[in-house]
Amino acid sequence: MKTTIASLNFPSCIMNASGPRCTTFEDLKALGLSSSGAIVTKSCTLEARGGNPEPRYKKVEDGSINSMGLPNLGYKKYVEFVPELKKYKKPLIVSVSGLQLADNLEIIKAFNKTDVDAIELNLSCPNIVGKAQVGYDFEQSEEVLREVKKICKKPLGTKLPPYFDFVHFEQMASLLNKHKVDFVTCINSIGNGLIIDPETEKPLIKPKGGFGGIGGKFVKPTALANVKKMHELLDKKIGIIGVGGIYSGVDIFEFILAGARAVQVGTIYQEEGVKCFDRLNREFENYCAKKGYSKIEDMCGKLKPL
Ligand code: RRO
Repeated sequence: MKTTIASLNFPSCIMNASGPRCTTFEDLKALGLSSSGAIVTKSCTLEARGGNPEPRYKKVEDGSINSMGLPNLGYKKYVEFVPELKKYKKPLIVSVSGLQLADNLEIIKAFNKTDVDAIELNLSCPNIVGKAQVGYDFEQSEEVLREVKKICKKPLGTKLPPYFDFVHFEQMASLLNKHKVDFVTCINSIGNGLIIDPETEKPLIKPKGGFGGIGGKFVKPTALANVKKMHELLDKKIGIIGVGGIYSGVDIFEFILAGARAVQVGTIYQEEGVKCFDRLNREFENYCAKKGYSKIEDMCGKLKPL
């Protein structure tokens, strides 16, 4: 089912989340050839990064934990990939996660000169030792948004960390409204979770003593709540992309009801690869048909009161 966000047309409302399987040119080409509604890159930094020590990703029954540490090829490689990736006739979204404001400005200026369709500014990486998540610091978030908006010539979105208190939703939404972002992506992984293997008596992943971002089924209620609250608080021009714990077409329907115009998949894409997009598109279409819906607009934000 197609959708529109920030005046961009997406052939499907289901796309990959920045994170798994979107770092190399091969990964991104596979997304181009798939039924993903867009190509979203791994968050990029000024310089290439190898990321944190292994093991740094583990799947468990109800989701995943990761502390990848921003492994990526450095933004210049993604600039080089743009012309090839634009051949797939779907939006190309570059995720940008500079380690400081000056890095974000340099990276975005470089992408301004390309045919990239949109920038998703990652304000929520939980896994860099010594770097707090920007999205939890409202003063720093405001400075970043103000400075980035001055120079960004592309539709701009922000990838947000999960919020857990109404006052924090309100503070972030008022910044996003004030600085007129074009879309928001809710949520990044729930940062600094810990999963323990009782057999080995050790954490599942190595970096940060086992602390990492939690994704998958564990996070769906939090993700839905963030989408719903942002839908209530944001200007209606700002499109919402929902992400967190989507495994099925019914999950997608719930995100659209909560107010998402599109969704992204992380853990399930990591586990199933690009074939998940065919399955999810089919399941979502079938479920919507059963409910009598054929357009995103007819469902988006239409959660009924109990
Ligand atoms: O690379 C990572 O460790 C990572 C990033 Br940048 C992010 O935004 N979210 C996440 O769960 N992992």
